[in-house]
Amino acid sequence: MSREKILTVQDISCVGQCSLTVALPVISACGIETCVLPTAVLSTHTAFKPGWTFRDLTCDIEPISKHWESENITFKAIYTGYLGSREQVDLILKLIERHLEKDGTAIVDPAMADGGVLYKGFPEDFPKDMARLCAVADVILPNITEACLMTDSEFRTEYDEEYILSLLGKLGKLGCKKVVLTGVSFSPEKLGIAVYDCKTGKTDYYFNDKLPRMSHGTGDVYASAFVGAYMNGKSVYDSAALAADYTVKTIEATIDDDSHWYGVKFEKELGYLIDRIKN
Ligand code: PXL
Repeated sequence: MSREKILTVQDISCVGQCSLTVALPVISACGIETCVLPTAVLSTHTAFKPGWTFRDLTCDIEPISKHWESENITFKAIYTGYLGSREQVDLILKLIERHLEKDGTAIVDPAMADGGVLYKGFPEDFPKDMARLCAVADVILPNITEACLMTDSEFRTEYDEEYILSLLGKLGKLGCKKVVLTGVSFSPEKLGIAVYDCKTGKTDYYFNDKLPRMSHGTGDVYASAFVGAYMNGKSVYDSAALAADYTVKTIEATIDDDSHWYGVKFEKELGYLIDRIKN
C-alpha cells in the first residue's frame, strides 16, 4: 500500500458542504490519497434549523484503529476537524500515536465555534478538550472565536495587532508548533490570516479584499485547501495564503446565489486550486 496518504477525521454532514463532503473532494483533487474516519453522521450541519439527525460514531473509532493496526496502516498526515464528542479527543490522541508516521504531520482544525459562540450541541467546556488535541499538533487552524475559547481570552470584533499577537502567544503555549489564525482584520476592507511560529514567535500576515458576505463552511474549505497545498510540499505560509485565495474564489462563486446560504460552491473553483498548487 502506498505510504503517501493522509487521514482526515471529522463528521459527515450529508447535506451542507462542510467537513468530510468538503475535505474528501478538495484534498483528493490536490492529488493526495485521502482516507476518512467519520466522527459522526448528521443529516445536515448544525446551522440548519433544529431537527437534524446526529449519530455519534465514537464507539467505532477504537475498533477501526485496531483493525488498521493489524494491517500496519499509517499516514503521512492526520487532519482533524469537527468532532462528535469530547471522548473522541483521547481516542484521536491515541490514533495519532499509533497511525501517524514518525515524520508525519498532525493538523488540527478546532472546528467548534464562530462569531463568538460555540456551535450548537457542544458542551461549554469542550474547548478545553479541543485544546488538548491542539497541544500535539504541528499546525492548528483556529478562527478567532476558537482561539479565544481555547485560551480563555475575551472575544472581540474590534481589535488591534496587539490583541492578535497576544492571542497567538497564548495559542503557542498550548504546545502546537505553528498556528494559522483565520479571520484576522485590521481594516474594514481587508480580511486575512496570521501565521505564527510558536518557537521563534515570528508572525506573518496575508490579506485579501474583504467580501460583503460571510459564508458557512468556509473554515472547512480553507483547512482542506491548506492540507492539499501543504501535502504537495508548499510551506505553511504559502499553503495558508493559497488556501485563503481559494476560499475567496469559492465565496465569489456563491455570492450571487442567496438560496445557497449553507455552504460555498467550492467545486466550481477546484481547477483554480489545482493550477495554483502546480505552480
Ligand atoms: O463547518 C463546520 C461544521 C462541521 N460539521 C458540523 C457543523 C459545522 C458548523 O456548523 O455543524 C456538523
